[in-house]
Amino acid sequence: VYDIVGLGETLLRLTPPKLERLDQSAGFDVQVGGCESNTLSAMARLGFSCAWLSRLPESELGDRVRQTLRQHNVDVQHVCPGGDDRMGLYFYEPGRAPHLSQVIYDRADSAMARMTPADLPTALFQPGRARLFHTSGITLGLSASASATAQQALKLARSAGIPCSLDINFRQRLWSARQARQCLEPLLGQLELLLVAERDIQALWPEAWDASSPEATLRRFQGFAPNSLLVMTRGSAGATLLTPAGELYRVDAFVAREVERLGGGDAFAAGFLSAWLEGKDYPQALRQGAAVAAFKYATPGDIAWINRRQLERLLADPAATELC
Ligand code: KDG
Repeated sequence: VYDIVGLGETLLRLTPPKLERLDQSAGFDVQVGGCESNTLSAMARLGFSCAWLSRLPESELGDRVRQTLRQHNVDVQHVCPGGDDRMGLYFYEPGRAPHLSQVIYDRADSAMARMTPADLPTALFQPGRARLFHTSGITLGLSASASATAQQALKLARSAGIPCSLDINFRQRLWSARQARQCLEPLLGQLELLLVAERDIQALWPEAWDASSPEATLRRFQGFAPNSLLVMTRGSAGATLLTPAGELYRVDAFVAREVERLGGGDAFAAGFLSAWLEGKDYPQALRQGAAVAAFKYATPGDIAWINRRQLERLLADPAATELC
């Protein structure tokens, strides 16, 4: 039994060293990043059994992604072979100020964008094979066939009685707010857990967004997903949770000496979902999400390079990432 099965694209990330600019640098640091695999990697590092579903080119570039995820203990045996199809890339140019930092995608028509519902390992979507299925709005926004694949996976998971979670993760470079909303809304009713950044509610459901009250935002947003546990992340302002029964909980963000914010939401999801799988209560699950997110902020790369010992230390002393 897998604790979690995740479906999505993972990219090679190319970053110029030492805060150099993209048009300045002679070489790149190579890392691996993808919303779902970032979450699974952190969870696997914490001891959960995680299977990643995707489609990768049969080349050394695909091997590089496989090897990295394996290194974290993510099971990649169900990844579908993508032949000569291309590896998705992204360039990340870090900067000390937001306007100096940017992401450039080079991922159109990647091996994962060409994944079809027929590529899904149906044997995994059987009762008792997984405790949770997880995907994101990125996967739904990649291409028509990736979207059909994610929708089919949600359908299969539901008919097998496997709870589903979705991280909205709206990416403006992949699709418009209108397209995203049209695709996502019919799916929201099928989810046990829905993770969403406050800025994504603002972008996609502006009528639900209330600048002065995250609680009011969530209560209004609940009209779109009445059956789901809603978790809204708010960056350095923490996170708020609303249950289908209407109970609200919140957590402050942990103090983190910030090295890199990329992957923070995925790390939060890893902490929250792992606590949920452990049967912890909502305040504890929110704290665990905040702890893993803070750890990620203090670490370079897309993945929270955490382990159990570090998580326990952080939960006992929320200021511990200051020391990282
Ligand atoms: O949340 C971090 C991700 O955005 C990053 O790892 C790359 O998955 C990615 C994407 O599609 O933007």
